[in-house]
Amino acid sequence: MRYLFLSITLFCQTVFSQSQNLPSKRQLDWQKLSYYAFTHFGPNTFTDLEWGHGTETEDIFNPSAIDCEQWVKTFKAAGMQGVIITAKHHDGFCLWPSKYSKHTVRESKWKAGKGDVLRELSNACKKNGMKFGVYLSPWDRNHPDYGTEKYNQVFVDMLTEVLTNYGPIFEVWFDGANGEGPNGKKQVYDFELFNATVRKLQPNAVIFSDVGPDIRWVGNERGFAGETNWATINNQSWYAGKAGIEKQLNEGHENGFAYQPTEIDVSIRPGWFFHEKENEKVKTADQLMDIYLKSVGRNGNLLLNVPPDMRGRIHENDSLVLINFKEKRDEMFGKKIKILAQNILINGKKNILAKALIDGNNSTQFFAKNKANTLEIELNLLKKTETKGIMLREYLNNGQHIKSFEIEGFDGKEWNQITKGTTIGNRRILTWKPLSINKLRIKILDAFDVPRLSELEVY
Ligand code: FUL
Repeated sequence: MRYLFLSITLFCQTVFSQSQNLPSKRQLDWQKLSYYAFTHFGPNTFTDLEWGHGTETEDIFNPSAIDCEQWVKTFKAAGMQGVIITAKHHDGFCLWPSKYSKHTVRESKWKAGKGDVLRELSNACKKNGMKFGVYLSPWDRNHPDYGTEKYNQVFVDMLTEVLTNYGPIFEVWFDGANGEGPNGKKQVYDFELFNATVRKLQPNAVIFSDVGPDIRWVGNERGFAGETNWATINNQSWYAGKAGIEKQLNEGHENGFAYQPTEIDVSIRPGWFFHEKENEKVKTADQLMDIYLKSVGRNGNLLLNVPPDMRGRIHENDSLVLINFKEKRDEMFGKKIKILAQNILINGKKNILAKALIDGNNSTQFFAKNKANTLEIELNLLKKTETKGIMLREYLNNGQHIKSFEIEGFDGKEWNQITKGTTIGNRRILTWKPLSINKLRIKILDAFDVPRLSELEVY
């Protein structure tokens, strides 16, 4: 019996360590998403600061016409799939009436202390079929226990409230910033305990931090992932807040130790919080399109910050840009070129299994039986057709494998290279100036294991 137990344990350990660099079910589910909102809201919205001091009076938080449903409807109309709110930023102010703090909505004038932003926003999300996620900063410039061993438990208690009272949470976003608290001390964060709390209370939620465990920071706040971007990374000895690892976070490592795809967080405005003076500095739809191609189009999910204003509404300027950006995406990706399975050649031959590439389902895969690390897919467009881009998706259940590929077009006379790339991952989108061609060829030139694709789309 003891031996049986021992071998089961050993077996589990082996399977666990082998599967570190393969995606979990929760990561695969998260990779079905692509684009959702970040929303920074709190005392800073009213004090015009980015980092509140934690000493601001609670009354400062007083949105005059809060309407979380307006946020959610705006985000939904913009094609976003959910929203993550700053439940608690560095100033320690809780957007819900936490029992473990005296710096919360309850102490404010807003709704005579009876308000709860998390309640209003989570309800609006439920009503509109949008996902709801929370950002929590362990750094707390207000809490008297910050900087003592006790604080880690305070943070867990707060987390517990947030994760148990507002229904399903799709993502928990831990900010790695670690500064001083009111007593001038820094805190040693117990991330193991924080993560275990999330796993226990919301087992389907992905956990974000600089170093995962489920999804990682992309190493910058300007909105781009590396042109080469591996979901896998060798980060065994790293910790949240570590300096000097930005480039590696941006690109990952081929066949790295842990599977931790990137999430690209960037703000639609210069700051994370609303500032009146930035109303004319909202990014343009063209800038957002560029960000989209460099985030969603480079094996990441885009977390676009759109901060509510002092009324507690999404400002008109931001809404307008979000809708223009949606129209631009529809124009680019809305008109897929129809490809029939019978017009696909794999390594020069017809292959009935190739239909998995165009069935609109990224849970089905195509890989060549020859187990080679190269692959050629030729699409016959039947007549001269104007093309302007492509999306390729790897089948990731077996891991991310592809290292280099190129796209060629046949203009009726000869084949020419249109574009090329390195990694693919969840989604690789490449665009080009409109080009009329009869055939298009995708050449996987190198992969460290069998290349497997789940989907392709030509625009
Ligand atoms: C950073 C914070 O310091 C910023 O205020 C912002 O919340 C950004 C998303 O994360 O670490």
